[in-house]
Amino acid sequence: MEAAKASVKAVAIIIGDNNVRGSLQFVQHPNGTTHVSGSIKGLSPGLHGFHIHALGDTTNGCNSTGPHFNPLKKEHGAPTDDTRHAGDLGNIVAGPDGVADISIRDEQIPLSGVHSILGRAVVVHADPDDLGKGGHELSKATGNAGARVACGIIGLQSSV
Ligand SMILES: *[C@@H]1O[C@H](CO)[C@@H](O)[C@H](O)[C@H]1NC(C)=O
Ligand SMILES: *[C@@H]1O[C@H](CO)[C@@H](O)[C@H](O)[C@H]1NC(C)=O
Ligand SMILES: [Cu+2]
Ligand SMILES: [Zn+2]
Repeated sequence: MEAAKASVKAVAIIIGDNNVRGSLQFVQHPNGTTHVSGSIKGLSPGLHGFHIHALGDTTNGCNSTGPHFNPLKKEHGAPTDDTRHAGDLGNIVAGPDGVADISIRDEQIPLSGVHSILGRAVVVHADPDDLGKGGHELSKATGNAGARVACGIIGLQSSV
């Protein structure tokens, strides 16, 4: 059954405030791991919270993409924690040039099945995600990552 082994692919074009721009590729391997890769430019140097949010709705910019994608109704955490939202991908890091190169492998963001992230959004935040450990009232909900500076909707791409 070769068809069952094909990788599923998706893409998200990231657009935000102050000329933040980027593009991300998603490839779900047959074993269920999804690889997210690409780059985003125009960011302030340093850490930026990086999540899958529940909705692919940009009617009101990134603000209408809803909360972190959380089909298992857990608290916010680090990508390596058992207690995390499926959408919790931690932080990306922009260099002094404002460019973040991204390569993340994760088991909880499939491109198929009931917990698929297709049609949802990737969101980049202004501030670091404290991974649930910052002690702020928002730590266990959002990682206190601040404003949503850029986002993009995850859309199906041709598989090869
Ligand atoms: C799934 O396959 C990818 C690509 O070969 C690999 O990087 C990843 O470690 C594998 N994941 C698991 C859980 O085996
Ligand atoms: C999104 O929400 C932030 C913080 O509440 C607000 O400052 C900003 O103006 C909102 N953006 C839009 C497009 O509504
Ligand atoms: Cu977020
Ligand atoms: Zn979260």
